[in-house]
Formats: sequence, structure tokens, C-alpha cells
Amino acid sequence: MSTTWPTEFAARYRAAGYWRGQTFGALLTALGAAHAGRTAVVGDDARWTYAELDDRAHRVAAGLRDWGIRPGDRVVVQLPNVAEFVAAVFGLWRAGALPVFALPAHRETELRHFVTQSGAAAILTVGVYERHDHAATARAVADRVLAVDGAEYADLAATAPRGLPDPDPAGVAFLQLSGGSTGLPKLIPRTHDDYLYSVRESARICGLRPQSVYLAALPVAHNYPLSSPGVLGALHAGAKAVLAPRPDADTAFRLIEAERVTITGVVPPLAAAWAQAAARTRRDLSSLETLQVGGAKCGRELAERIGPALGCQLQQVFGMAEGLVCYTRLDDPAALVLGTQGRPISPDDEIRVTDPDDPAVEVAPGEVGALLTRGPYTIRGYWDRDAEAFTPDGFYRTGDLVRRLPSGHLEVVGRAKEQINRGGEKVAAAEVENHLMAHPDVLDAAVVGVPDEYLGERTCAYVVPVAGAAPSGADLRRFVRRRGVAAFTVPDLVRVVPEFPVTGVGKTSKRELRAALTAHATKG
Ligand code: J2J
Repeated sequence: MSTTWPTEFAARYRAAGYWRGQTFGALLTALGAAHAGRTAVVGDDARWTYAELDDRAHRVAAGLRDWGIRPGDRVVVQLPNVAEFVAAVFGLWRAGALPVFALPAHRETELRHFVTQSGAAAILTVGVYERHDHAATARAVADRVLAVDGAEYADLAATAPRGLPDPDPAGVAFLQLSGGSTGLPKLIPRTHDDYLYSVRESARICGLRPQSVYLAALPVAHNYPLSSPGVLGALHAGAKAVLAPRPDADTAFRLIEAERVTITGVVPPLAAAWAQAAARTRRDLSSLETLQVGGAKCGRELAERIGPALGCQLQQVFGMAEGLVCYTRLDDPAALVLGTQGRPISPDDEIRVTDPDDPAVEVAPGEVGALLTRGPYTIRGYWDRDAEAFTPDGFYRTGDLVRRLPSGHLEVVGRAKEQINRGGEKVAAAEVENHLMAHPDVLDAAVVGVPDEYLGERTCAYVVPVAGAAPSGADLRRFVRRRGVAAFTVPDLVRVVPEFPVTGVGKTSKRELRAALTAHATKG
């Protein structure tokens, strides 16, 4: 089970009004009453009012109980951006179950890991979507599988609603995925209390009101489109949440025009693509007030292009599924909006910027250091433990290198963790290396990030073959793909080399080797 906040911190967060003892199920009941006839969720397949969403989530909850889901059960949820995601997740919450949020890109290897690590009772997924049979993959991994587009689920969602006991608001509500740096993603336990605080404040900081329209362009299970302010923030404000099946400019612009979208969030490569597409679109984007850019560093040049290209304001977002989320504020001066990744949500987000080699030593104000954080919505431990990621006094080591300005805004300048940020998709070097090392021809592998104009960086695997073997890069990429992993885990580039092309590091740690290779690869 998870490590939770020490009693004195929990008491402080409650006294400050951050944790209010409300569950997500109770929130939806309140929203259903307050905004009954207003549109809550729009997908390609559905358009529900708050009253309809509330009713559907009640039915799904009752149906899940009848199907055998018990309070406390974990259920892996792998759903694309369909309206049913929202009903199913609230249904699980009302049934007292804990969704485990897989991404649509995940495949058998990752799903099996999530089921095993969480001890999941079932997988909730979809049938064939974007040419992949998710239900078939899920069935290879778990005995109990429900596809939201299947007949069994349709029956379940027609169950008569009934009152179910509300779970403990201080208890874990769901498991989110970490970007991971040491292997497969770790599971992040978030409570109703802590997550609702971040959602509520995010909605306020982003200026959401009942007239707002939020477009989820990115996969909605990801922490950013889910909660920063995301679909949950939109619902919290009584606004309309629109789910885009794909994040490309054509799809997004069509929905922005049709639904009069006011705010959406993207990663930097998408922001660049949208800015370019906006120059020649015939769509009316005039409703758009705010484009959030986050998940990876938005460079100055791109930041300056957003406003003029899309006719809206830019908001930078620097967040993590473990907790801490920073936003540039809507009334921040241009210098901060263009040049920083924002400041934390909460006055009680504690920030430490430390010497990367000595977490006990804080760097001088304005100097670059490793970011550590602790606060009312940042976890104190992973579900599947990794004590290394936390200091003894409970600070989460983010692995990000930042500079803190006098205003409290953070500028992300780099990374100390063994992770590649592929345009917002996080790839753990060790995970890709483990897959490559499983190949009989591979003696050693080291995966690093190389600069990429579109993605910011992409993955490059250096592979040393066993004596006499000569695997090709294409073979190795195919091999990794066939192990049943998300496409973003397959290395973009593979360099098969007789020995690592850096001297003096071959026999030391993987970390040093990766650092030397990163320098080597970046030089060309
Ligand atoms: C540089 N690096 C960034 C940024 C995240 C909101 C927004 C994003 C996420 C997210 C999220 C960055 N500039 N603007 O959960 O609620 C990198 C950092 C960070 C890691 C977390 C949210 N925004 N990053 O991206 O859990 O390295 O969350 O530690 O996927 O992404 O990744 P993730």
C-alpha cells in the first residue's frame, strides 16, 4: 500500500481548507444537481448533460458491483478519448474501486505490469480502436475484461441506480502512472482529497467558469488533460468538456469551431503543428482564449509564436503525475509567460532547489539545481514503493533541473533523471535497454536522448552485439515492438557499434555511460 502523509501534515492541509473530505462521486452528485441541464461531456459518440452523466455513472457503479467489483478493487482502465471514459471512471469511483490509468498506446507488456503491480481485478477497455484490438490484448493479460463498446457493458450501464456507500475521501482514489526512469512506469496513489484540491485550484487558476469549453486533445487518462485543469477541472467548474479522438490540427480545429472551445492543453510539438496549421485554416478559432503548453519544455521561440498564430493567450504548464503542477498565471507579465514554466498551484507547495550531487544543500537563489517538492497534493511514496525517489523528510525528487525566480516561477532547464522526454511522452532509458538486452544478439545497450527538431528529443539506442553477431537496427526495433510495448518505447534510432564510442566509461555505471553517450550523440 501507499505511503501517506504524516498526521500533522494531513491536519494542516485540512485546516487550510485544501482537503475537504469530498469524494469524486459526491462531487458529481453535487454537479448533477447544480448544472443538471447543461452539457457536461461531448465525445464523437455521445453528448451528455450533467444530469445524464450523473445518472449514467450511478448505473455503471451499480452494474460494476453486480459484475463483482468490490470496494478497494483496482481496475485497469485503458480507454481512448470517448465520452464513456468519464462515465466509467466516475462509475468506478462510486463503486469504491480504484481506476489504474493506462494509456491507449500501452500494449501487453505494460498492461501485464499494471495488472500485476496493482493486483487489478479487471481491465476496462474498448474493442478495436484505431486499428488495434484492445479487448484482445486485455484478454491476454487478465481474466476479467469489459469493453465499453460491447454488449456486456451496455447491459451493465443499464442497471438500475442504487445508493452505494461513499468511499473514504482520504483514501486512494486511483493510480496514475509515473513517467518512469528506472523501468516500467510506477504507480502513483492519489487520494480524493489531494487530487480534488489540485483540480479545484487548477480550474480557478485557469479561469474556468460554466461558460468555458475545455478540449481534451491529448489522451485523457494522462494527468495533464485529466486534471490540469483538464476534463475534471472543466466539470468542477460546470463547464463543457469535449473529447477529441485525435490531437491533430484538423480534428482539433473542427471541434474548436463546432463546440466554441475556450481552452485546451497540448505538448510543444503539437503547439508548433497547430501554430503552423492555423495560418491556412478556414476554421473559426476565435472562441479560443487560452492554449496551454506543457509536458515538455516550450522554448522561447515557440512560446512567442503561439499568441499571434492562434489568436489566444499562452499558458505554460509544468506538472507531474506525482503531484506538483505549476502554471503561468493569466495576468502574469509577458516575460514570465514566455520565459518560465509557471509557479506552483499552492502556497503550501514546498520547493527546494538543491545541488544535484547533494540534496541537503540548496543552491543560491536564481542558480540551477535539482527540484525537490512536498505539498498538499504531491505523493509521499509510490504504490509499488521506490524509496529512492523521496528524501527522508518526504520531498519528491522530481529529477528536473530548474531555476527559481524571485516571483516563485520556475524555469525548467534540464533533467537529471534517466528519462527521455519524447515531446511529452516519457521513456525510461532502462526500460528500453531491458527490452534490447533480451535479444540474444545483444551484449549491451545504452539508451539516450538526441535532439530532435519536432519532438525536442528522441530515443537513440547504442547496441553492442555479442561476438560474431550482426543484428540490424531494423531487426532490433522490430524485436522491441514485438515484445508488446507502446510505440513510443521502440527506440527511434539504433546504432549498432562494436563498442561504446566513448572511452573511459565502458566499465563504470550505466548512468555515467549514458551521460557520456548523450554528449557524444548530441555532438553528432
Ligand atoms: C519541461 N518539462 C516538463 C514543462 C512536464 C500537467 C502538465 C504536464 C504533466 C506531465 C502533468 C514540463 N517543461 N512545461 O502531469 O498535470 C516533464 C518534467 C516532469 C515530467 C512529468 C500535468 N511539464 N515536464 O508531463 O508525469 O520532467 O506529467 O517531471 O507525464 O514531465 O511527466 P508526467
